[in-house]
Amino acid sequence: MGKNIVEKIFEAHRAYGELSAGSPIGLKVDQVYTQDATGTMTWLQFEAMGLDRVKVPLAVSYVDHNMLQQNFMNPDDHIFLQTVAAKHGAYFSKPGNGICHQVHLEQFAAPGKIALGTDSHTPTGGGMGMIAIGVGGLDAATVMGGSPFELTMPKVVKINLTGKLNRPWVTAMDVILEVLRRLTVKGGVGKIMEYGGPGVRDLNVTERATITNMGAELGATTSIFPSDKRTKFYLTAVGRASDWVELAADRNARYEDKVDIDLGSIEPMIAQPHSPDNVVTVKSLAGTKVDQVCIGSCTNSSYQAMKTVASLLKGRTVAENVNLLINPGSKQVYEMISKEGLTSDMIAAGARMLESSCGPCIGMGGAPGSGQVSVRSYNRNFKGRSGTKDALVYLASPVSCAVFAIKGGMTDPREAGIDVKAFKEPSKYLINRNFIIPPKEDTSSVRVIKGPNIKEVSVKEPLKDTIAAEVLLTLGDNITTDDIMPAGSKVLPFRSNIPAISEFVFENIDSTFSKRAQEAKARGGGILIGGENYGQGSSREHAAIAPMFLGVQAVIAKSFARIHRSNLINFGILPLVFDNPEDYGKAETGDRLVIGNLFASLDGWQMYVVENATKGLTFNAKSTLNSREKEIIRKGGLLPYTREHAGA
Ligand code: MIC
Ligand code: SF4
Repeated sequence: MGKNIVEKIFEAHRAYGELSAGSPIGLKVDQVYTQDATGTMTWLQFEAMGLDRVKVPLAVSYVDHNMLQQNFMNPDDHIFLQTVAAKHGAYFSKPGNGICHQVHLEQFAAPGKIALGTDSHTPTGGGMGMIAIGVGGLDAATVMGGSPFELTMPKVVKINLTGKLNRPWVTAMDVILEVLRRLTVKGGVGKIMEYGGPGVRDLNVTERATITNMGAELGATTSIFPSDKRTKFYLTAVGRASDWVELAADRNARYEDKVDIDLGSIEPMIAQPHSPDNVVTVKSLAGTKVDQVCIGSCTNSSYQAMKTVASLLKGRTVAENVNLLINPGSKQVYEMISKEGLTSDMIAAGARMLESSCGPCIGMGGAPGSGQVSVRSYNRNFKGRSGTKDALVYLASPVSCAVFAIKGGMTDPREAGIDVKAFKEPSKYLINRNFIIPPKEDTSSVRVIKGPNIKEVSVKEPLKDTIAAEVLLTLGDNITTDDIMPAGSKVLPFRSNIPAISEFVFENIDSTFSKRAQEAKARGGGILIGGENYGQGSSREHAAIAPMFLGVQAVIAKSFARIHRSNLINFGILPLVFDNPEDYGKAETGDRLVIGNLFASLDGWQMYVVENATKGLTFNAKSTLNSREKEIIRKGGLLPYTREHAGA
């Protein structure tokens, strides 16, 4: 039987387990990278393991999220991340070097390899033909400590591409928006999307990376493209031809499912507030007013994206009613467009140039005004994520964004009466690695510097046989980690300080949550009730650590998003699923729930009787933990589990 690309890479990296969908599999990992907002915890956890040096072939510590330096906190984190990387043999990418995913694609991603990143958009590397998976910080730390990475073998779905994009008006962003329209934010849960078919040849590596990047919004474990001549061309252009290997699915490869997409039939698309799958054609929204446009982020920051935007803006002026912000994703791209005078074209048109960082995408500045419409070439438009609760955020391609900025409102770019030259992929990129500090052999003189805001990692107690706790909040479907643990310039600096960040849990949904949870902690703690796809979105483990710190013992939901489920387990919070989803209404905020016989249930069928003591009724909930996960839950989380297994 022929193999698909995922099977080929997994087989070459298999440490244990079977490659059959649904069973646990351990993989040897080639590369691990962290970013600053999740990285401080990751590296503190790595330090807690007591190892001298990372045990993976390549580790990189990036700084790209927490870039506003309003006080000592973010810069203190940066110096910690620099010194801790130096101490333990990791590369360090300095602030200003760019967004981790864009820089990693340019500098390190290689076909056939496996990479983990402490950020949900790590699948960007899939555009290069690598398996790149977003994980929580503690998972990354244990892999850097030498453990294989364990995951439940996902189903592999083929996305079969035919035809060619109608360039320049239709872009890779429109392709992934169309995929999201069809499959929704839960369409990829438990799956890897493997792209194939003759249409693949039409897309270059950075276009493929846009698609795999935003594949995260499908809830997919990752997405991957083959490695072919176009991959070789890009790798040669970025000075890494020797990293190229060919990678293709066998002709008779098997897939669990197939989705057909004709690139030629795709139109300019746009995601409406407040979900990346709320997608319609741009045409259908023509005439909608626009107040702010943001171009960049890890989704659309390639040289191609920036050059196209610059040519659209050249000789024109941003409309009177629009603010245009541009954050090129990497220093490499920024340097190239500046050298070629393209930055001048942007500035002349009225663009506000930001540094190479996440910026407005995570509410680190650039928030829209009250009730304003912001159109962004980014990947997430969850309510409040921009920093403004009542802003209306849309997601569209950089081309559509630039056209909207000029026209002052939404217009189908094909009908805007603007002309732009066809893009030719550069055969040589500007190579300047001066902001990537390589690891040193002798690290004995390195002193790790920790500012006063960097606090030790909290650890939960081992599981008890009974959870008797209060329902703190009942939530609907598709609750995001931004809902659970908001980001933005006010909260992000506390990523290294769990007691402080815990005060913001669910702040945008219920500002009394943190106080109520703390009170309930003394009475046995709290339970959260969720709908489908609970915890979708980012990889931030703070959405588990902070609730754990506040005494949350279990989450009972209809279903969970992959990374968040792992993060809950890693911090000892029991993820339970309603046996009958219709029982969802049987537990309301304020009810007291008792879940007894936990050890017997864990060891048996993993079915739990939940008694609602307030309402005098019961219902069943189940867990789907594998043997390692059961052990982690018993110990109170992955850190105590790892310590015990290391004999510490
Ligand atoms: C995001 O896009 O939501 C983030 C901020 O990059 C997160 C990581 C984080 O919360 O630090 C992600 O995508 O995982
Ligand atoms: Fe940064 Fe936004 Fe990409 Fe997250 S999605 S890594 S915040 S640019």
